[in-house]
Amino acid sequence: MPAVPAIEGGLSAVGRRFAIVVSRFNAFITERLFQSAYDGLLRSGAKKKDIALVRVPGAFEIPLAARTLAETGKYDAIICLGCLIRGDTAHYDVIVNEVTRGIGQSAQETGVPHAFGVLTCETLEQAIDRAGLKMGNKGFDAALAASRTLLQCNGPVNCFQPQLSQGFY
Ligand code: INI
Repeated sequence: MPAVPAIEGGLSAVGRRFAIVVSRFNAFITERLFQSAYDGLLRSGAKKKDIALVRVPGAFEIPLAARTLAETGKYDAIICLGCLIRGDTAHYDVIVNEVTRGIGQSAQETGVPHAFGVLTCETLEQAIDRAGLKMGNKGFDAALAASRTLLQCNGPVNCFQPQLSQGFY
């Protein structure tokens, strides 16, 4: 099989600064996402002093916090962690798209990479499976995605150069 040159990131977070936004709602799940994300950053070479933790009440509050942090210019990437679980009412439905859109919009408009580690589940069991059980831990995945993205981007400004846009992962 011929070698195909690729633009792709590594896994090193050495010398990089991160902000992790964690929602308290469904804390049983989100604390596990956070612990794994933190572990992933440290094991990728980030220093504890370079990782800021911001807690917000629920997933709905994540986009504003993420954007505020991104706009400070202090962080190479923002990692957003939350857990939305569908209930008996339409609350989940009105929140889920707003959270997703808000985080994406913050990334696009600030130019700072954001990792999306917000679980969107039908059941608690699905959430548990994604917070350290059958499906791994999406917090860890988000941390690695952030490391790869910013390494690939070589800084937020270069992140959106078209020639790099297919190489994030
Ligand atoms: N917040 C969550 O993070 N997850 C949920 O599953 C959830 N549900 O289903 O209600 C939830 N609601 C709270 C919301 O994020 C806000 O914190 C609240 O509406 C106050 O603004």
